Amino acid sequence: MKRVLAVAVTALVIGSAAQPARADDELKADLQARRTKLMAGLDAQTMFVAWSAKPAVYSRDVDYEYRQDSNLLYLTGIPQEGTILVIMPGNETKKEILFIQEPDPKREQWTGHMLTKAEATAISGIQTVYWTAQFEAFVASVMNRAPFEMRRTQETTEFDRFFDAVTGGHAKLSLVFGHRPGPSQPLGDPYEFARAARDRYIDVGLVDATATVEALRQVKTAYEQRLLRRSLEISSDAHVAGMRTAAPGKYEYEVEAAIEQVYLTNGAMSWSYPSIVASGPNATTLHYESSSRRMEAGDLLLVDAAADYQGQSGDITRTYPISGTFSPAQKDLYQIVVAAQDAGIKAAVAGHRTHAVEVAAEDVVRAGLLKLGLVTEATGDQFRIWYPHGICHWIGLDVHDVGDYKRPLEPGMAFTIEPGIYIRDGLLEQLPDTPENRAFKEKVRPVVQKYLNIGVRLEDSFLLTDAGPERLSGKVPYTIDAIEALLRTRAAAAR
Ligand SMILES: [Mn+2]
Repeated sequence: MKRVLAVAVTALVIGSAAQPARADDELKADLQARRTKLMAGLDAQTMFVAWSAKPAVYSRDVDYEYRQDSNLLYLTGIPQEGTILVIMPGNETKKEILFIQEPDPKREQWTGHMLTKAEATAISGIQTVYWTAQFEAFVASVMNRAPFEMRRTQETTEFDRFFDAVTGGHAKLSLVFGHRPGPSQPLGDPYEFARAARDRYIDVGLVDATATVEALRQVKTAYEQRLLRRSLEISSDAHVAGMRTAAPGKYEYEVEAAIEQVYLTNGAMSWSYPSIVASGPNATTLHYESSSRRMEAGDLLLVDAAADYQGQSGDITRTYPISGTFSPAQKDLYQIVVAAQDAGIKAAVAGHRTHAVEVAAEDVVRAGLLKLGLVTEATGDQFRIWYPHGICHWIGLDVHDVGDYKRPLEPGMAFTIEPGIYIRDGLLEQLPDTPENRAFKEKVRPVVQKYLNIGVRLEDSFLLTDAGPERLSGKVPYTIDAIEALLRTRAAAAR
């Protein structure tokens, strides 16, 4: 499905940001609706604050391409660093306040256009915009019950409900604290701010807004669903291009180049995670990223790659034979992951938790591995030696998106189903030396030898709709027949 309806009013290209930002009426309305939903979960005594991501150093004076904090992007659409969002539901008109870096022509000569206040409003729909350098003064002002940027003689009741809360000692700061760091780990912006605020505004309360924001992000809006579809369409085309490129004698990085070229030529300016292009034994390393091996005719190639398209990421993995035909041993394992994924899809219905998907697939894998002789028990966790990871995670702004795994599935949720089996060398030797394990090793060792160094994973991205789970990455062949058919067209083209 082609990209729909995104009506570009003005194209605002921001040089300093990783991705161009467009003022888009539909996106603006969606952002406003997201903030309205968030506000419904906050009270009049609350000031919610969210920060943008800090730039990350690649080496010396070179940064990685800038990636906006997902929560800030979700609530503002602003891709520019140095941005802060404040939400004060008790205010009369200025309920949403945005702080952006003041444009600096000297800096713009080096790193490109910086947003003006009007442009920030056009993207986000937030009417009140100040400079980031004013944020400290703003906080000090409202915490002292002084209306910000207003003369003392000016009568206003704009902030009165928050001021009443300050007077009464029940003002609250609501921050997205996120993952709680260990005692020695560095503190991020919300923690630093909370600590500083607690020292200075000693009666202020602290509220963790993480669960509230994550619950919103867990169900994709119609706008997000369209972007996600397009993102997966690009990623799917990229996988097909990679399949057409893979051949004996070529290097893994050539496949990676073919894949990422499709991202960029379609306006997806980044991967959503470093591409995993893993041939032969490398396929048994779950996150192999070096892409440096030369592929051989008998290898399987495992490719786990997806684009970040305008902030939406899917996740796709395919495993296919470099030569064009699966060997009988490769088929044995591949058929199990296909069957496991099928069982997972059947369990991925509204009202179920992802746990039901995991369990359905695990039953298939256990039975399949038992039949091949790779495990000796029909129940229990023995199979986990070859099946080490979970198969369901949320996708969206982050490839491993936020969301509560205990929350039952509902339409609008997007997730992966990705069973994988890896007969990795040395795993048997890592088992603790117990009588049971010795017996297990003895029994399975000859079978393990037959499947040694084969790694297979099949991963698709799904959106739950009223009609059930929709495979957004279905354009990439995944059955043995369909994969081999596509690889035959590659051979024909080369002749
Ligand atoms: Mn995944």
